[in-house]
Amino acid sequence: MKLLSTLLKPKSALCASIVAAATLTSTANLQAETRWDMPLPYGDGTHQTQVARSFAEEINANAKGKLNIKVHSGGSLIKHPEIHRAVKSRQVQLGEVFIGRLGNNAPVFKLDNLPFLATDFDSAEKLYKASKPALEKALAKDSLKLLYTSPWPAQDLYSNKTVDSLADLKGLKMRSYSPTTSRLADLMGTTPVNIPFSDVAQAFTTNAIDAMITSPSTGVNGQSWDYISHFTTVHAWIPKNMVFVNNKVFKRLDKDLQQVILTAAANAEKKGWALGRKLAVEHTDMLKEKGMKVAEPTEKLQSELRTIGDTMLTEWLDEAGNDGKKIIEAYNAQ
Ligand code: PCA
Repeated sequence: MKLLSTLLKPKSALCASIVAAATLTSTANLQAETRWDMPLPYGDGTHQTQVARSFAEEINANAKGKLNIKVHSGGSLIKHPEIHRAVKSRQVQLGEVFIGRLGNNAPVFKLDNLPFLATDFDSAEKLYKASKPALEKALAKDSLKLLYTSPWPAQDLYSNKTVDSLADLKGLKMRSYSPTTSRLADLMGTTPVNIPFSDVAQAFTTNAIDAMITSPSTGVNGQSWDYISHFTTVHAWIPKNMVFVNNKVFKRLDKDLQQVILTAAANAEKKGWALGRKLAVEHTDMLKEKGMKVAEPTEKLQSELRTIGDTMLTEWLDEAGNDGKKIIEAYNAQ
């Protein structure tokens, strides 16, 4: 202060008041606008990232200059395996994660990738409803608050040959993206190889993997027709991404701002579920147009996969105990 007044002494009072006003304004701005960083695991081409961007834009537009969320897509700020921990430790305030990859943290996260339990969108919505309280509880253990979920289209089989039965896949290397899909690969007689989406094209061209189960959208996003020939519509499950915020950070906001976020989250969830349904059809058509051999599964393949689904549900119920039983009962009761 002393230095400032010495500097200003020869100048006019007007100059002093300009400096004071400028200081005041910048302090006011600093206090008013809170900036949040939102890391996303997937790139700009995916509908998940589009949904997250519109969620952030809606909040930024309605927050009256009090909050600004900056989105970082494609793992550019924080890589997928680190996003959950980063929000938990408040390195960032909120983020998006593919639920199934947290399978080792809590059984309810594994449920999200359980094959042949909920294979169409109506069933997937029911399963979400039945499992939402458990999902919220599992997140709350780490002081995280669920904001919204957004599904991927049903998961189908990509391979480089016709697959009429599991015998055709025997011994092949199958991409996995979660503990549940690693177990599935084992039961299918294949070897699971954990590969993030960003490395899928390279993994196929270098023969690190021979097959994968994922959505038609992910095939379209990764131009799978360049390196895979066959697509079998097994519709194995409908997994979801989820967006969550650190609860301590959320609670510090005033009630109006909390409501702005919750409203944007509800809108994003609606948008995500509608897009998941729509893209399931559009993107399967696009794979066909691009020359992939799209086929429905044979009866034999379907029944072999259903048997594996039953085994995995039994295993999951053993692991998830009474809480798991309640979820499945609530799902079946709808
Ligand atoms: N695409 C993501 C997750 C599920 C999906 O359809 C992926 O393959 O990584």
